[in-house]
Amino acid sequence: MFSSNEQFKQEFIDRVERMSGKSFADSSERDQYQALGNMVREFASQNWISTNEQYRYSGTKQVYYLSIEFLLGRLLKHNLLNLGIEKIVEESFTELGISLDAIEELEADAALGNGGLGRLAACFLDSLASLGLPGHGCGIRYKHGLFEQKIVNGYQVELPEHWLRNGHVWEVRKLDHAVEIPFWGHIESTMENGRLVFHHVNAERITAVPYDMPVVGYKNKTVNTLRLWNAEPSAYPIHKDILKYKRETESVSEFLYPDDTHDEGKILRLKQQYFLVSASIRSIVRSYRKQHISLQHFHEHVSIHINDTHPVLAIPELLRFLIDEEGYGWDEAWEITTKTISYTNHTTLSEALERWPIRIFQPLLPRIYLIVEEINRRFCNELWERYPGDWKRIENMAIIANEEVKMAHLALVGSHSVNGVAQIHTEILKQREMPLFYEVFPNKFNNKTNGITHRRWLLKSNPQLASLISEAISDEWIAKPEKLELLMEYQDDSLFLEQLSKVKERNKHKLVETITAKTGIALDPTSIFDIQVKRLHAYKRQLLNVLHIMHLYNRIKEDSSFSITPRTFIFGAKASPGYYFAKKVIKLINTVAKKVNEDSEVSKYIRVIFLENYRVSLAEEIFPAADVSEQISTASKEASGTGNMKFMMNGAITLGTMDGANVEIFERVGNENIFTFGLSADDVLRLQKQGGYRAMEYYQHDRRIRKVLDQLVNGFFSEEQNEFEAIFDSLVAHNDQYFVLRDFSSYVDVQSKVNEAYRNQNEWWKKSLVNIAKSGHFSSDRTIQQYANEIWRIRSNSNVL
Ligand code: CJB
Repeated sequence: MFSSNEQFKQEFIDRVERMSGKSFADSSERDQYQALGNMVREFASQNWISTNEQYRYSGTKQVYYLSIEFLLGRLLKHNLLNLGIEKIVEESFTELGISLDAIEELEADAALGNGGLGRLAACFLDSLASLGLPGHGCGIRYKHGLFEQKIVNGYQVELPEHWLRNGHVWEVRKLDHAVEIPFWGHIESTMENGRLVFHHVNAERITAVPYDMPVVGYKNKTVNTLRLWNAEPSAYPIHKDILKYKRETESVSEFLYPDDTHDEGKILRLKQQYFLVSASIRSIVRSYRKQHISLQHFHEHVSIHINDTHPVLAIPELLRFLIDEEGYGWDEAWEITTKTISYTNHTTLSEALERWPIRIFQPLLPRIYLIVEEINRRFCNELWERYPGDWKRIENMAIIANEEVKMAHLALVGSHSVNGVAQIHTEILKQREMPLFYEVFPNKFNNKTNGITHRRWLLKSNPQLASLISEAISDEWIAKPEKLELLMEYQDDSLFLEQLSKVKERNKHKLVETITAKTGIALDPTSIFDIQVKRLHAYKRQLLNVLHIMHLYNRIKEDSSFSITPRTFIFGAKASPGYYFAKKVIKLINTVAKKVNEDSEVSKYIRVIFLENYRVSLAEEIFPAADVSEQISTASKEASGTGNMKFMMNGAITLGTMDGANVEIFERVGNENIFTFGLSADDVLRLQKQGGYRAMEYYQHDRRIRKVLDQLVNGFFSEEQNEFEAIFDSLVAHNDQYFVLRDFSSYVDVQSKVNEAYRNQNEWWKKSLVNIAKSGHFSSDRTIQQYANEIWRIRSNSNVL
């Protein structure tokens, strides 16, 4: 059906008519989207079946990537590209007078994730399939993905998201693979044939129904699977109040990360976690059983990766399965489990390290709790043997302590590999955050610097740059992104640099059109596009960026001879609904934006835009249009960052602290091609140990700081007098935990260096080129190949062409 334009068009028209029951002339764009999606999924199905068969018959080892988040975005164009049929579809649509771009707009983003962690999982799926590696995702099919953000009078308002409202063309419901997951109830034990057998009595069961999505590799015939579990009532409920049971059951897969500040929310979150791992392990074993009888060699054929601690219950669940359902003894079950499971840590922020109160954990998951207790008992015994009498150490390392279950400790003890996501992050884990565990398990710790899929973030989202690159160095870089380095030869080719600048200009024009259509604000595409897009968090320091903009405003107002290259500051960020400070920063950005944009004197030089509802599909328009990439987290706080890599690959220059993967970007591009500033991670950690620094002194002694901070609270903005008091207090009264004032001066200096550097256009585009050339290392293909070789020990599917 995709072998010629004519054949495609005929099949497409027939399909639209069959599916919609309308003549093609009367069909809507949505009818056309549905028909195209169906055709593409069907087309991928042939390779989906053969990939699965090949995995099964070859007995090849497979990895399952368990993640509570998969931030996929849209799949239509991505699938067309990976299947190698985008040209036929595009041309045929042009002949039919249909715009593929308009059709793509009808696809809702699958936003089953919050930010970096979820998007990383999506990039990994693409790389696994594109490298022909046998690896699948397991997640939850949330009915509502990440909320939709509206900005009303400068404030963030959250609306529920409805990605499934019109169905999702890529998924296939597999009711015959549904499994039942038990919660609540209690455990009884009996002796059977000299063995203690555990029975889960009076459990409330939830049915987990899988929805499978094909994960299409780039032109290699590999199609892996993303299995998302939907929570549904069991066919055999024990409840009397059936409606209540139905509501409670369905709520398990209703929302991504429900509020966890209350006990009810907490229970739901823990339920989601167990629901995901228990359903996934049952289905993994089922598929393993199609090839093997005994589970003794399970770990030689299966690897299970847990993305952060959210799926860490995979450890006790696999143990439970082996012991209770398969009759293995503890030692053997423990060996199989730890050899199967590996874990990635994504943060050192203490508020993100999961701990569950026993009072919640034990009643909800009674058997799993007993197993965690036993893991803890054995681990503490081992520690006692190694460090006799060192109670303090044992208490600090225990999995259960202070009435809580510490999920990170469970992950460290029950897996064979623990990795950080950038070199500096892994070092901080080893030396500062988990040194006691590093001492006991030095060989488990390793680094896997994050990556992004260059197919979505360059080939798909920046087609003009992709073509320019391919014309220069051939399209080999698509299969081997490290080949981008060949671009280094063009550093002194002024014609090439000129073409590069033209591509950027066109991408900026496109973004301006989108922004102007949405906001009515006109922007200057020749200004420097300085962009910070990411979740809103105090440690990411959007506040530093906005304080600098206020300072620029003051400079322009104070000094009529002050002039800078015009700059457009663009922000995009969602704040967690309950995160008061983050929401205040959004309000501040919008307030500053209004003040700046409405001032005819200031807006000659600077403009500020807050883009509503930042998400994957919008990100695809933003990265190609960026000149400056703001990566300004407090050093030591950002585990890696992946937006930094997307900007770099699209030719933006990083302005950043020596934090996360910025450090590795710096190492690759060299000092001349990146703008760094601020405290180092060592400085921050040392100062923190000393109890911080005196933020008040910076307020008192730096006139620039005093002026902008006073403007937050002196009615300078015609907002409520106390609107920004909390921000003022976070900096001065609460001693600025994130070192915003400490880094302010250094940030102002580096920003003026950016300004200078942009004046020399030839040099600027050279920097841009070097960034693109060196970005191949940050392809998730490199990352995934390292996971495959060093952690999972899986090999490529021999089917790869
Ligand atoms: N990260 O997005 C999240 N959510 C978390 O709960 C913890 C960490 C981010 O993960 C990314 C992928 O590894 C990192 O690049 C980023 O630094 C980290 O904050």
